[in-house]
Amino acid sequence: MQTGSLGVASLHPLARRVHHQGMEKSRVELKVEGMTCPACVRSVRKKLSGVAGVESAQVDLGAAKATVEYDVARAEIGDLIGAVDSIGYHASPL
Ligand SMILES: [Cu+2]
Repeated sequence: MQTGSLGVASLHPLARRVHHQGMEKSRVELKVEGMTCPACVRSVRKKLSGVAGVESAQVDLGAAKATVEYDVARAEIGDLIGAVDSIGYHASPL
């Protein structure tokens, strides 16, 4: 790509497009309290996976931890915590 003769104004749309193609993905680890068995793990993982913008969710019973990859343009940590809390567990940022 030749950029030498292009001004900032003409580069901007391209920068935005790249940004929207995946640069906004983020990963967060949450402490999840209240899980006691593999069914709990499945419930939490399923709930997190169903939150709009979440790309993947992994839940570890032994570590009482969830690792979530999500699109920061579509979800925020509060959405993830709220989803977990809504089914009877308690999540908090690690
Ligand atoms: Cu359980």
